Amino acid sequence: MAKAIVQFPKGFLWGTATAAHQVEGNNTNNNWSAWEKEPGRIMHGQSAGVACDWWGGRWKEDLDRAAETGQNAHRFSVEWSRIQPEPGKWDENAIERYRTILRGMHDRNLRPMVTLHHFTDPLWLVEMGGWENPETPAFFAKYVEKVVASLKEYVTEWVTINEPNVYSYSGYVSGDFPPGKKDMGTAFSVMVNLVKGHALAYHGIHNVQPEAKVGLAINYRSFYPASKSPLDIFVAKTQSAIFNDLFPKAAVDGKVRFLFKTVTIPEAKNTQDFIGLNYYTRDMVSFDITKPNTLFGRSFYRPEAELSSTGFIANEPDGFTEAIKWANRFGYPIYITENGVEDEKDTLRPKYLAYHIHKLWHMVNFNSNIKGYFHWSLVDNFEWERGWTQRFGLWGLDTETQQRIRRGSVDFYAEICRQNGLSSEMIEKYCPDAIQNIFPD
Ligand code: IFM
Repeated sequence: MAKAIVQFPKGFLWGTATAAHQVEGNNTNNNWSAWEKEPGRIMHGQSAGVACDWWGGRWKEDLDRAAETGQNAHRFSVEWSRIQPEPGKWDENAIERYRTILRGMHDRNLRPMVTLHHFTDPLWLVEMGGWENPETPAFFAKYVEKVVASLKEYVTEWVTINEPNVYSYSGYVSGDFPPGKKDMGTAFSVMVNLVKGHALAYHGIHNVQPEAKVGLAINYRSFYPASKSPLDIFVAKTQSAIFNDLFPKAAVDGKVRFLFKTVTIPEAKNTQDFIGLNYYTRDMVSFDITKPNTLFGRSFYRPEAELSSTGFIANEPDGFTEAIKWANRFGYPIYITENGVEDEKDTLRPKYLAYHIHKLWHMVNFNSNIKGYFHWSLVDNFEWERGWTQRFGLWGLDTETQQRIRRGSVDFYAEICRQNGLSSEMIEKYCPDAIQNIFPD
């Protein structure tokens, strides 16, 4: 077998991504902490609890692990309810804590990317109607300006809102996220307010820090028609237009398009400096008259697809190529802000990683302007309505003892990061059954 290596451009960022509520622990003042107390909301009645105890200081050991295994970047989020526990009140101690964490990243040569909103809202905001309230975009922009003014010394890349598409779908259509509503009309108002919030934040950040680079992180789902039937094709296209396109397109031309409605938000025009792309999987979609909430689409995974531990993710690397081609059409630099798989036993992850990194390399060489890749995630963390049932970490976590468990993928990803590439030797070592597909004879 000939030895081969595919190489990434010099300066490529290799990191992992985390989010405040999922790793910090002891967040008690946001919508998720309240939601977790409601019976039946989270699998097995679980809650974030102390999570990975980052607020208690364990960010240090986890970031040591990241740095010692060749990573040069980390994406994390700051928690609005800590920074602004009440309207008009700023917690300078919390801000100082984030400064310390950011200094810790720089000390470890990890370039930070900071997300300003990752699914959680302060309780005071929820009491005022959350993102249904037309005043919320302005509240968000105030918080963002405060954060950016306080942390800009350490950060250039900012993600305003993580997965606004998932936030609005899960909170207002499927009802799996707080506030658990199932109402398309409300979902649409929330989407409009999220676009406004992003736009105001974008301008606010650039006022405070002109050199900042600002984007959204979109969860791109590949909706693939299950057959050649025009109905399947139509439904897959419609789902993609709303789930994938709505937010980044609104940030290009200021128009929020939802089925037959269009709302114009002039200040949202040209409010992206990069595209943040979160990619996990591809759905087969077929028309189903009984499913109005998913725009008459029924989704399933290809029967022959390899599935993650709980069946949540299918290993579909071609969908990643599609996602990057889609992102590239916007003409901005791209960061892969999340990609990964839940796999407690680490049986699928090495293969998932190899295939996805290979597709990434392919797209870099087809002139996609991709700046970096953040694997989700560094260490197992709280998976929202799925609680602790899904394990996305390179490192496992024993939630009782806070012990970290080194999975085999740690070493695989470390080799990728250190070599800034993917080689046939690595694949032979970590997932030999992928070799013929990735480096055929
Ligand atoms: O854990 C989440 C993250 O918060 C947002 N993107 C998807 C991940 C995996 O479910």
